[in-house]
Amino acid sequence: MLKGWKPEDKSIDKATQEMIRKAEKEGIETIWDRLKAQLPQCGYGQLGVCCRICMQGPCRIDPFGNGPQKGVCGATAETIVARNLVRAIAAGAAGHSDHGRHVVLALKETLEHGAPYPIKDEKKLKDVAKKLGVPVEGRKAEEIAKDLVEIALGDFSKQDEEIIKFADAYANEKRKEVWKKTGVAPRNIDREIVEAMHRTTMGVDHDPLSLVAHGIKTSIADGWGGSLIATEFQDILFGTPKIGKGEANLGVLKEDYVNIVIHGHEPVLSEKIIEAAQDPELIELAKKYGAKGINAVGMCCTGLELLMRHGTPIAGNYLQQELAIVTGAVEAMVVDVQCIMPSLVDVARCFHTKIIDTSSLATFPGAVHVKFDEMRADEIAREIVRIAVENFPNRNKDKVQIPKGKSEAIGGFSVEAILEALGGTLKPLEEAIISGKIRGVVGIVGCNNAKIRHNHNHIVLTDELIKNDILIIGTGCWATACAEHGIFLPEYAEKAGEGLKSVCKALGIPPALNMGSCVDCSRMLVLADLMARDLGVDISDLPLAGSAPEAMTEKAVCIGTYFVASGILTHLGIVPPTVGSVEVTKLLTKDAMNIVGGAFYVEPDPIKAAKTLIDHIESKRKALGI
Ligand code: XCC
Ligand code: SF4
Repeated sequence: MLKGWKPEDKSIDKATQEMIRKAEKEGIETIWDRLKAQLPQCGYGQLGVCCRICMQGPCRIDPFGNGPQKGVCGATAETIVARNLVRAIAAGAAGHSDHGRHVVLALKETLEHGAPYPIKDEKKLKDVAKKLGVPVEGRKAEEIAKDLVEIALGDFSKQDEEIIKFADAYANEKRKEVWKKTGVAPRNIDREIVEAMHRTTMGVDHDPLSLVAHGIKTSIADGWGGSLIATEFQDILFGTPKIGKGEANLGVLKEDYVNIVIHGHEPVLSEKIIEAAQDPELIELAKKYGAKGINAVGMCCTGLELLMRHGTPIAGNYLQQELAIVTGAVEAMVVDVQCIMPSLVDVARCFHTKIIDTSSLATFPGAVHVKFDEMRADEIAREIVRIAVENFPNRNKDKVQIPKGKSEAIGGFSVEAILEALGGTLKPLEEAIISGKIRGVVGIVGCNNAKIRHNHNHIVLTDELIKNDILIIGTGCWATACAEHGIFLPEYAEKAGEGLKSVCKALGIPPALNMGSCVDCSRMLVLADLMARDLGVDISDLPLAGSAPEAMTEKAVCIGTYFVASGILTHLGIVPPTVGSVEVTKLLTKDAMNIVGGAFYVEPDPIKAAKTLIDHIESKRKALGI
């Protein structure tokens, strides 16, 4: 937990500290105040041994053996912990996969009813089609897209027992063998999520092993299904990210501009807002109100989507959302789904800021509701930007304080962009790994967590690993953290070990690569899979590891689980609510290694974690004989 609760204990970032101080001075409640008010948090909840699944509960198991060892129905700690875990995985998978579905439906609406989402990247369309066995020769992009839409929607609806088509097409044979043998090959994305809910409802599955196995299956439906579909269809619609420059941190807000912060996850909306913010008519209007123009910036994962594709500045990650408003310079914060604090509305009340909710799934009491509709996307985006512009005169200049802190960052490392940088194949990277210049690769993902000093674990772990010649790839709030701290600059390679430094210098790349938003963790799977294919081994044989050093959401639980299911040792920087069950803990941290070739490893100290990840990578190298 945070040591002295001072601004510098809450975040390692100066701009963030400055805004925490401003909030404190002005008496604005932020996430840290609410965390403090929650302490001490419930010990049963932390261990995962409380059950509220039926109305005979809530039941709890006494971890010290001095109280009840069974719930009213007879459920043990093992069952309760496993059920809670599986529900968390299902919720995480639902978030990513429903996002994926929305992107596919946007394309479908375009093909069938002329929604304004034309195919931007025909090459990607064809590449995806080829992978899935859809004919491309002599066919129009629209025809190919129609087939792809059908296959993707089929993965959400088919009722046979076969593995989903996307996982089947993208995962190599060795990995699929493991899944089939263990019975965790997902059949249908929605079905696995529904079955997770069914299995965990009162009086159904009580065996921690079969429960966890289903959790693994559901997570694969996300990583190699829903998330992967989200990434691939977004690339088709909005373009595959290319290496390019951007800027990150609260300092991207501009004093004399209309500032619009686009926060959430689904680029189907944010892509349109970015366009609308460039509309000459709206810029003219902004000038009429005394602003120099419109400054649209991103936040959280939707911000990363924009940064990856357009170099749009990103104002921050999860723990900075309230603080962006505290600058007093935000005319509108536009939100869609996921990781959006309901408290934003309260913070906004202290200023002129308007919170605009846009998703029919996510309504925020007290916000302005402008619900999104693909068919009217352009019109709605303009309406949203107009609301922001017209709010500019309401800004109280005396309350404005924008921290200077921001950093440049290179991003856009899609698998395609990496391949291009390497000259078309992964060979140069693989050779660097085989020769030992690069010892291995760690994929870092996920969130901020108010219980962990903001960005601290991300940066310390990344620094420690690159020092030891480990190349880092990653997504999500980790990526924003690195962008803010200058890690995504080629010159940061100076801080890397000699081997990694030489490779980075030769290629002109930073020692850590931004692969995008959380659904883009699928890009990491594709990269690992490519490498495994090239070397003729399974992903679990490669010198790889994963980490979520500041994990927070159910989505992070799901991502961690599908990393494990893909054969990757995965570190968690926060103790998950599963330790109340000896059996589930053993399953996740030990037995899984023998079953799927990956397991979880929990360690709050990032330096100690780095050491274990390095040891793991060295043991994999040894086994490969390199
Ligand atoms: Fe959310 Fe995606 Fe986690 Fe950040 S990393 S806190 S999930 S914004 Ni996706
Ligand atoms: Fe209690 Fe069992 Fe109901 Fe859970 S399912 S609340 S353990 S009676």
